[in-house]
Amino acid sequence: MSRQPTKEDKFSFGLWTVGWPAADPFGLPTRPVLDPWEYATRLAELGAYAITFHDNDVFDFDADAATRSARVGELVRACEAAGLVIEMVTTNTFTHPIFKDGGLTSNDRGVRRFGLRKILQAVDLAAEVGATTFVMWGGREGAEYDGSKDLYGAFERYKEGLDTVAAYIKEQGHDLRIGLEPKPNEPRGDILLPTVGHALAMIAELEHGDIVGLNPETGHEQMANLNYTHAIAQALWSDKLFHIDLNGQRGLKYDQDLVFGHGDLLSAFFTVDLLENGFPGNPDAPRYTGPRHFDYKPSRTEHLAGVWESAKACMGTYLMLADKAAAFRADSRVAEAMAYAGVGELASPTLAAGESVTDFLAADEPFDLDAAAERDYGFVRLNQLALEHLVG
Ligand SMILES: [Mn+2]
Repeated sequence: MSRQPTKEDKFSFGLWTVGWPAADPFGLPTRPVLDPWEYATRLAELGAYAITFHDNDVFDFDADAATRSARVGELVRACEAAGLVIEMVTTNTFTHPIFKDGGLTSNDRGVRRFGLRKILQAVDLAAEVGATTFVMWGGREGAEYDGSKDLYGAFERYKEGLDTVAAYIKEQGHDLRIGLEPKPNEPRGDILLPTVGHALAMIAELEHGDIVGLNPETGHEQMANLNYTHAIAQALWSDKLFHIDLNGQRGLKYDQDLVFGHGDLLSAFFTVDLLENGFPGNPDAPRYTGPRHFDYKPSRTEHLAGVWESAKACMGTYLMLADKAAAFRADSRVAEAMAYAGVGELASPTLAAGESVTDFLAADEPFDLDAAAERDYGFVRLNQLALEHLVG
């Protein structure tokens, strides 16, 4: 049994998660659609701290201004009444048929101009409802066929779009940062910015990259056969971990969007350990302090009761892993195993303070090759201690 989540745990859910009526490419919806404020109210009752949404989770693509404002107003009032924060807003540039070849990188310039305007309008909406993160998931920014796209132009247009949005945020004085969300494929055959590393490389080329960071999603990195904990670690090291999307994924499959921890559980343990306890050898390194945000899909087999169970499962799993990770770090056997493994040694710079490369090359220092070759690191024992805490 896990503790009951409270607002201090900072759990947050996308309205599109519990609000997914479970239509998939092979089947019709299996659940009714509630109004966005109904999902928000229920999530607050379960212990959530915040919600997030796409513009079109709240109003239809073709809604008029009065309808948009009425529906956003209703959601804001429901959140206020329930003590819920709206911490992140994002734009849907993937559902409507016009976005079939992308929003910011469509070959059709008219679509790009429409998409960019829609994103800028969603930025203003984000600021209006008090969000501090604006996520950009370029789900349709990609291709199925390598010959269909001038890739140089695609990166140029992606950069132009991101810089335009970031510059607009600054001009308007909005307290917002952009979180890019990488994904390797689905819905496109190949998506641009497929991994955290690719997104960091794009950010480095931006003029306004100072307010652009990452929103890495567990399953998206794992769909690329990559290590999610390493991905958020590099984003933290780069001071770019602006937001997170937690969920579960089992290997190289379609985007499963399972409950957090229902995929690779040992990886989820180390993800929570990093988020809650930081880097073991570098206590002063950047830490993630933002919302623990879930982006998952309640399985299509579940009706509304199962939807709420799955939301509770995301939070409960996180809390159980947080307790276990705290116990892992507090265990004297773990401290001893980490010391034996040299985990803390990696914090020491390889060169001495002020040591020049010339001095370094000239240094005649003793080094016992045989001893270093024979060194035992004990990584397996350390991992087994983690496993003991996890399943014990
Ligand atoms: Mn996501």
